[in-house]
Amino acid sequence: MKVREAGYEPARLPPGQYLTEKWPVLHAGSVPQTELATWDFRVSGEVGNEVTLDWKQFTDLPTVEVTQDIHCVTRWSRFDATFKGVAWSTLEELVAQKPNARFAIAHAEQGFTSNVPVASLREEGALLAYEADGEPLTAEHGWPLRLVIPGKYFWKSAKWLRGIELSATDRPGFWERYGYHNDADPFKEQRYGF
Ligand SMILES: Nc1nc2c(c(=O)[nH]1)N[C@H]1C(S)=C(S)[C@@H](COP(=O)(O)O)O[C@H]1N2
Ligand SMILES: [Mo]
Repeated sequence: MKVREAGYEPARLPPGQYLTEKWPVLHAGSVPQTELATWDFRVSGEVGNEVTLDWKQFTDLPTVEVTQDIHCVTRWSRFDATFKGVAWSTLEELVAQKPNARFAIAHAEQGFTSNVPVASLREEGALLAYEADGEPLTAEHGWPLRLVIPGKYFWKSAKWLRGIELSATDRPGFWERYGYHNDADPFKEQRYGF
């Protein structure tokens, strides 16, 4: 980590982004139809104990609430978005994550995937969210559950999340295979390519 000069304020808006008050909707395909009665969430892969939770079990887990800025690769940024849901650390305890689990593949409805290092799931501000700005997620923003990954372009934050697969090796997700940057740091403008 770089040591910053005293009094140096890093810019809050990443390079090439503009600020919007609205919350645009972006995704490939259509908004899935979800039934809570049949919905479940699964943690699989490099775990000692694979876990599948239904909606009641998931929403009975302890919650966290975080406020953070979100940055879309299509150049809009929104400051102070509030999300409430479950921190990865809570799930990690349930599944007995193996030491070689270095990467996470988020699995969403309709086969959508996104990949992040497990370290990103452990970052402060990362969560599996079912509320945004004090309300349940709307269908187009990922109801009933979405991933929220801080410090990366928002495409990593899979909507309509159904599972997290832990893996020893990295695997590009939907947008990454399409040409988006694997690391996706908005402050480094890692938009496209590796
Ligand atoms: N399941 C799913 N999640 C997704 C996407 C998608 O296509 N499918 N697109 C991503 C992209 S490109 C962005 S910018 C954000 C947009 O989230 P929002 O519509 O809530 O603003 O969702 C991400 N999550
Ligand atoms: Mo995006």
